[in-house]
Amino acid sequence: MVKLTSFTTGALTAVGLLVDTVASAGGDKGVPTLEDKWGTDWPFSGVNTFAHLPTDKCLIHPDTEFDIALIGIPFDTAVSYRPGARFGPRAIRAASARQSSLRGFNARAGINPYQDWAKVIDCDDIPVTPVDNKLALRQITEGYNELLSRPIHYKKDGKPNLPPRLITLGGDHSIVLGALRSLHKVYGPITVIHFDAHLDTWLPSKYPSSWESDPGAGDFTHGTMFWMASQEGLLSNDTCLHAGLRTRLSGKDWGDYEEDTKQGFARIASDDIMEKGVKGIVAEILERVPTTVPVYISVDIDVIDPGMAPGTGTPEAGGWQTRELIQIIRGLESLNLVGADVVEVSPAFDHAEITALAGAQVAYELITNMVIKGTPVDVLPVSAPVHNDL
Ligand SMILES: [Mn+2]
Repeated sequence: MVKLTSFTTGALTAVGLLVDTVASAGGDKGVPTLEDKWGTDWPFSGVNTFAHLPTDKCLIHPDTEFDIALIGIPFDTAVSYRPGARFGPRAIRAASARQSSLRGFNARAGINPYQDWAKVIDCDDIPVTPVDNKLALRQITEGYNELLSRPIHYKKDGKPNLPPRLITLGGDHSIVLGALRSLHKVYGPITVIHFDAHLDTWLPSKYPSSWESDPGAGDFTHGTMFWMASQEGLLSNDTCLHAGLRTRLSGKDWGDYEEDTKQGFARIASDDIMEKGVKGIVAEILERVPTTVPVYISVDIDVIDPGMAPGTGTPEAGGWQTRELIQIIRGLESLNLVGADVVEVSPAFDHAEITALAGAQVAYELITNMVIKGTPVDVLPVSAPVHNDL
């Protein structure tokens, strides 16, 4: 049986029923209940879920309600350099062990996202094939569709039931395409705020193995998925942006940037932080992204300098500090965040969980942003719930 928290107190095994009933009755008389005695974990105890949150294999239990869920997508066969991000979700979960509802108050934000209006759970993983990327993309998309079609836990009389929000733990970056296909069906064009050292809007022809005789076969990679999303009309064409860029470009001109601009992205370079500072970066993002549009924040952990995030697939020297990234995310809490991810954590290249710890912290900050903005009933667009399309 799944670990219980304040959200679920009634799920009992047949054997446990009598004991729990007695203990609960005892609790009324001042005797500790089983929940009182055993209901909280030390950071190092318990089955490993994100932040010790309650977990369920949500994909096969349609009655499980939640407002915000972590969902792992352990997929890494679309990488162009180091593989290994399929182990990212379990590494991030392990590194989140010192987070919990008990000690979850975010002092930077002034709330505990695990003890607020939202029911936050860990929905386990979408099992994705490592041997057929076409099928994998379908599995990612259908898994995301399934979870997005679930009713939220938070209820308000007379208000429509809105879709829950998901924070994906990758996996390589290509998984975002499935999420965007799914989110687009609910919200229309999505504004992506993309934290990354790289553009990920690359034309497939810019990769070595692109063969003209087999068009489309190699298009889907962790560096082309935003190009694909753009081709499919999933992105807002005047509000998306990259932040933290320091990639080398193809050839000997600005062609990659020009292509990127065509796809609707603005660019903030990693180096910009030296002149503009964190506040300047935040201001630049908020100037471009209105608070009313549906926003997806995608965090490739390689946006952080390899000195602080070595465990990733395509490291680039000269990145932001973890502290700076956290502060920038904190500065975006006014935005209407409908989904997010932390991707490209590849634990085989990590040391002492540095990268996974950063990933877990970033996920916590993203959850905080979703909670602090308010209930979806209050903040999401009225046009949002079109579950039947999924
Ligand atoms: Mn990326």
